[in-house]
Amino acid sequence: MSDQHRRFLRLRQLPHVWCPGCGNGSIVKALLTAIGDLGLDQDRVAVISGIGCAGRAPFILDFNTMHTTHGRALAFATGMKLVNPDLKVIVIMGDGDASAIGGNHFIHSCRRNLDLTALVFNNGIYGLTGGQLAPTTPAGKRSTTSMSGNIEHAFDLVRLALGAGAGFVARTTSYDNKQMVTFFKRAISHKGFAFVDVMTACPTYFGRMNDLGEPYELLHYLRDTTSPSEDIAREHDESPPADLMPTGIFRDEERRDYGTLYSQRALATSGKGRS
Ligand SMILES: Cc1ncc(C[n+]2csc(CCOP(=O)(O)OP(=O)(O)O)c2C)c(N)n1
Ligand code: SF4
Repeated sequence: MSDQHRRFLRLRQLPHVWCPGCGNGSIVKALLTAIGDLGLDQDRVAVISGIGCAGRAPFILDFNTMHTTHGRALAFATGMKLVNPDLKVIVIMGDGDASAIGGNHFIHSCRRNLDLTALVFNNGIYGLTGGQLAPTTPAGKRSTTSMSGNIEHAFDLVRLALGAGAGFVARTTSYDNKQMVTFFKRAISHKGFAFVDVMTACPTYFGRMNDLGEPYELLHYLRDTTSPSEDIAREHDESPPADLMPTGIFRDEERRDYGTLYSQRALATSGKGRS
């Protein structure tokens, strides 16, 4: 662990609770690299999470942190950002957290465009509670509640966020440290709601249930089941093969964010905005 990462960690909280080979550690490391590279003031960064394995990240992070309730991280983050507009607010959610119990908060946050960075640690399963089916479990894959294979279709969180109007939308994997760092920096710098879907490895449940082998083999699975979006557009005339998840930045458009509009309206209605 380098000094760049160490200064952002609550060392007294280590070791963390994640299983050996879990992708969450790689994602957090990339996030800390991004925050360090951007030169953000540690005291002006807030990290807010819901409940789940992903939700444990703020325990070890030395920023302003909140470990909130399952599915409600974005609601807490919305309040925190509105009363502290200068904070960089980063929200960490599990895929179940963000798209099942928190699904409505997710789509309305994309629509509302408050200046938040939302990262979903997408392991395709409910990790903390024992490997149950999530809305993101790929069709055909096994979980502890779909032992003979999932018969539902999975949410594609990138398409969901694009449809709901998020200004910055990207997908990466915990296999690709360099891409994670680049996308996290772009997302954090984006003024408005930014979402990154991070496909990650849960060797304990997703990997074991689906006979995907050792943790490093699960990383190869992430590599082999995703494809850069540019390649897909070039090779497949914009129709990605159904078995490959595209990674890349799918939208990066700035439009007036909710916080700016809200403070302008508040000033105008209090009379202070009138000359
Ligand atoms: C209101 C509420 N419902 C259910 C739970 C139980 N619960 C805790 S974490 C979790 C799911 C975790 O899966 P996910 O959000 O995908 O995160 P992961 O653990 O995989 O990182 C559930 C159902 C809870 N804590 N609170
Ligand atoms: S159960 Fe899965 S997601 Fe949770 S810490 Fe273990 S490997 Fe990671």
